[in-house]
Amino acid sequence: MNTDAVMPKAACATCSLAQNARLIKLGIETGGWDYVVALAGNPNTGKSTVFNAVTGLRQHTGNWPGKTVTRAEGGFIYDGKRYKLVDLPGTYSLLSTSVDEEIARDFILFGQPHVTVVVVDATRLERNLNLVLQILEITDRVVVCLNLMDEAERHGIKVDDRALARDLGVPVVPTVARRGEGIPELLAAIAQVASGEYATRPHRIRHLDPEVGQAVERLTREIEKTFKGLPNARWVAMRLLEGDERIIEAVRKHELGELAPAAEMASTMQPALETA
Ligand SMILES: Nc1nc2c(ncn2[C@@H]2O[C@H](COP(=O)(O)OP(=O)(O)OP(=O)(O)O)[C@@H](O)[C@H]2O)c(=O)[nH]1
Ligand SMILES: [Mg+2]
Repeated sequence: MNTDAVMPKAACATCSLAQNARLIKLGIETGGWDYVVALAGNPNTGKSTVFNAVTGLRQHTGNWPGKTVTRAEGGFIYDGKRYKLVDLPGTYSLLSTSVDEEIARDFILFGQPHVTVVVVDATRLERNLNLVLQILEITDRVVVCLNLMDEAERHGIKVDDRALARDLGVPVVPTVARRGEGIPELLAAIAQVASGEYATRPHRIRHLDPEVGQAVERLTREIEKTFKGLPNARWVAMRLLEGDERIIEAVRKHELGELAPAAEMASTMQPALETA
């Protein structure tokens, strides 16, 4: 066999130009999607920059926290599958209380994205991992986008992305989103997690006292009965037991129930996902 003829082809398939050719930016056209992907992360980590790079849209970006204050949607096709990408406001925690943080929290918890991409700042990894670990508690379909790698390098910070991926149990993709670096690899990881081809094994902390565990289970069942189709009822139960005022109020006002239609809409995709 003539290896010269084979080699360039093989190299072509993995180079970033070829991978970008697998991407079609759809702008605001998001109908008929196969998968919904959420972009979560602390404020100012580059979520909207990633969103713009893959949708071709021009969400507001800038070097200060709190620019994205509401949910923005855009679409793209990757390897023939249609994706709806949701850019969220920055949030430090799923227990946050500001209005824009609540928008992000509600979508991550109840919007049932097929994949949640957590965009983290490689120069502030320790602080950013708090949200990553919280999200890993509620979903196993996570990709970590390790952004601002150029800044990390400039500050002499080295991040072992492979060790991080191993410890977290989900793909970790280093990127410099502003320059488009790592975006093809990020898209490939999203596609693999969405289809189930990459079976994640999320890092979870589970050491509930048996009595607390029983209370959580009982309350979870009650919540599931009251708010039919609501995902993450267990998370809600834990917050209620902790006395989280916001969640108590949302339950009292039946605001959690209002989120269920969005969940139902996305859940029509679930059978397809499970058979994938
Ligand atoms: N040096 C560098 N700058 C980046 C990178 N990615 C994004 N930025 C810049 O970081 C700043 C924040 O980016 P945004 O995309 O607005 O961040 P965001 O996470 O959407 O911010 P909020 O919506 O406020 O939470 C902008 O000035 C971007 O140009 C990167 O990889 N390297
Ligand atoms: Mg933003």
